[in-house]
Amino acid sequence: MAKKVSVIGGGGNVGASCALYVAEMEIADVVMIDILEGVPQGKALDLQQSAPIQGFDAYVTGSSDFAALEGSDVVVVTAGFPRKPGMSREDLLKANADIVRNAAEKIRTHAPNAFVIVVTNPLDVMAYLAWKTTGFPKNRVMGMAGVLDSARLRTFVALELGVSMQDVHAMVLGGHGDSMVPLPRYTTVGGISITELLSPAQIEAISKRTANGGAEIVALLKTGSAFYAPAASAAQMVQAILKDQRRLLPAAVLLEGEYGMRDLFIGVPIILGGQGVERIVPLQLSAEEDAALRKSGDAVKKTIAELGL
Ligand code: NAI
Ligand code: 2OP
Repeated sequence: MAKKVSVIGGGGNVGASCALYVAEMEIADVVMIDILEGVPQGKALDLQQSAPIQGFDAYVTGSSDFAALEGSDVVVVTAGFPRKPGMSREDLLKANADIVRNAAEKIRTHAPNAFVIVVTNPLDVMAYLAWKTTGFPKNRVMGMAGVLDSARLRTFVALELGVSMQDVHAMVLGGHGDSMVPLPRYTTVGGISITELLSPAQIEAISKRTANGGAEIVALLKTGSAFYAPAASAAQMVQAILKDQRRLLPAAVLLEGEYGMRDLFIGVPIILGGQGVERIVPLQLSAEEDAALRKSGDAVKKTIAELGL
């Protein structure tokens, strides 16, 4: 039987694009769920009709009823409001908390065995809220941000050096916000650290642009935030789980003492496979990197406290 991936918020930009990427990967049938009546159904039908052209065999359906979650192997949560110009991720906190809490309750009821990938912002706190609300084991709930932030860093390095995007790998840790922690030492081109290929000034500029990556796109779009790369990032995580790839990538997961922090979700390197978050990979951080990660952790904790979780 085909695997099943549901996207809550599937009528929106990130959700619909994620549905597209997952369907084209032919790793599962896809259900797009949204509170909007007609939009998920319409987008799903449109997407399904691209199948003969794009040549993929996957069923895509839309629903405004959360009961459609039934039997999902993976649920991606993109429901929520996107950031508008001048709005911080934290501004979204209260509005999106209600939406994510409701989505998590529905997942607990209708898809109690699913893996959950949260995308809604502010990401780290929404992932923590989803974990608390579902009551699922920690390996089954995670937040997507590190794959996106690392992809942005990879893109800027490839553009700066004029090399293939495929040869660049990167690691960005911490919360999905201004305090994220790009790690140049662990960012490589064909295995060579960028610290050997770029000047400190170039690395500084690229790291800053990465941390500002979401805001740069919001300022251009004006009516919403990025969705192609975020959706592709979430789809890559879905694929890692369904194909048991055991990929090493950064994701927001529950820390219980790892990296000197506990009782929060924050971006760290993990192995992502058929069991979900199979393990957290420890890295030897410099004093400066460690301080930056802890500062980012403090920012996430502050937001968790604001929500009274
Ligand atoms: P969007 O506005 O295009 O889509 C959001 C969808 O959620 C809408 O279709 C809306 O009807 C739906 N929705 C609202 N309340 C709902 C509910 N209670 N149940 C089901 N669906 C509901 O927004 P977009 O651009 O897709 O962004 C979605 C979220 O993802 C935002 O919070 C945004 O900030 C976040 N995001 C996170 C990223 C990350 O790296 N973690 C990257 C990009 C976006
Ligand atoms: C992004 O980084 C807004 O979190 C979203 O594009």
